[in-house]
Amino acid sequence: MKTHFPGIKPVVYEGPRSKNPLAFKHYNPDERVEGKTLKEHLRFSVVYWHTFRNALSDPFGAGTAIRPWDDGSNSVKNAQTRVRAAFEFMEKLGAPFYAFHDRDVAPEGKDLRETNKNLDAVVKVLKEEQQRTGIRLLWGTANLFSHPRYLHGAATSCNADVFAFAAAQVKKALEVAHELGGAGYVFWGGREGYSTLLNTDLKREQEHLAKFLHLAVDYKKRIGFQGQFYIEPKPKEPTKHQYDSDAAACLNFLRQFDLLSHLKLNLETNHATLAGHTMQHELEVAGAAGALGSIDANTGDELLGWDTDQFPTSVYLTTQIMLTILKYGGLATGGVNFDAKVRRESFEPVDLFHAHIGGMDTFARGLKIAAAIRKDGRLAEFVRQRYGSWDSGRGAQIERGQTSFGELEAAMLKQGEAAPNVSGRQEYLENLINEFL
Ligand code: XLS
Ligand code: NI
Ligand code: NI
Repeated sequence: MKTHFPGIKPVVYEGPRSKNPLAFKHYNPDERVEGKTLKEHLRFSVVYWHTFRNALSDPFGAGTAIRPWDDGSNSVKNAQTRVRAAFEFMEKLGAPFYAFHDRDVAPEGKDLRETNKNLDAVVKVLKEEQQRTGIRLLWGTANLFSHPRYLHGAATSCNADVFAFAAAQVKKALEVAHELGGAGYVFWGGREGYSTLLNTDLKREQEHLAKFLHLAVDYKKRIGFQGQFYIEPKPKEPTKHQYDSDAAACLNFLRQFDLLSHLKLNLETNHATLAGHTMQHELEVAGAAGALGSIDANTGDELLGWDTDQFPTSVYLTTQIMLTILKYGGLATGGVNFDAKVRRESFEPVDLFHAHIGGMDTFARGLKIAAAIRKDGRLAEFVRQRYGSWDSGRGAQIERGQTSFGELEAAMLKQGEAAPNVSGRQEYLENLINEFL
């Protein structure tokens, strides 16, 4: 078999003392934490779009990426060769999952029929490579934002034919995800939003988006696809305002249109920060609603205001993320999906390894640290005690719904004042976390 990454051996765990840049220092897939292996906890996934389709261009300059296996053409044959290179990469990295948009893997043809045919020809190779390597599809999705037909949006387009085209595209993408045994399917509303309210019927667009998702749910049942549906929040980029702007907005939308039982959230760090939240906030909001599904692991740049999609390198960040994920019982169908790209200056194939190895090690550390914090128990105990007044007496009565405003007023009139509060001890808790880093 032809190798596309000559000179790169399968990446193995060598431990924290290793100076080998192409080895894991912290991600030991078979190590056990809280009863599961690291591999089972983290379910790492490589994204096709950034890792195999991003030429690393920016608004000021052309792509810089050197990808020797890619002839730069839009042929199906090139797309098939790229699949072989992608699987060699994922196999050498030891990533158990991958994710893709329909248009990442296969080129558009002259019409929908030809495009679907192209996709089938590439899916055949994806299936072969999945079988050869055991690597699985974490989730599939449809690109409903790049083609000019989607300039007004897809499900929220002012043009009903565009809605129909998007429906046809998602129908096919669901069939493909089903065929490949996908563990999930993601809806990200890339252009489901607006640039100006002057030309926008917001109410109608939101209703159309809900209609679209209901049709997808119906079709999923029809073909017997068992994968989990996710919606991925992002507040802006490419539009000025996107309807699925953050976890709370998504949950409200899903609840309003009776979709909450069908979709969970796929949360991305850089989208959280674009929305003015921390990633942990988004995870907590989703977890509290029973809708924490999967994560797109990346990070933004504190000094840049856009979706820079960098690989995560902050152990503090991954510790926070893993604390919340462990708290809500782990990623069931989801995974740690690296929706991240190397910098334009990091143009060699080996940089793809450095980036993913770093991300995987950072998450492995975060997981181990989070587990140690949980085992220590002081943090959870502090929070438990902070809410202690709710565990008995008046608090428990309120929680059980066994009281009224009248009764509570009577009690406070008698008591005269609510008892002084306890300190939040933020600084003590911050120090406590640092003990584990
Ligand atoms: C873009 C999104 C996108 C989704 C999949 O910002 O993160 O890549 O994850 O369509
Ligand atoms: Ni994403
Ligand atoms: Ni993003």
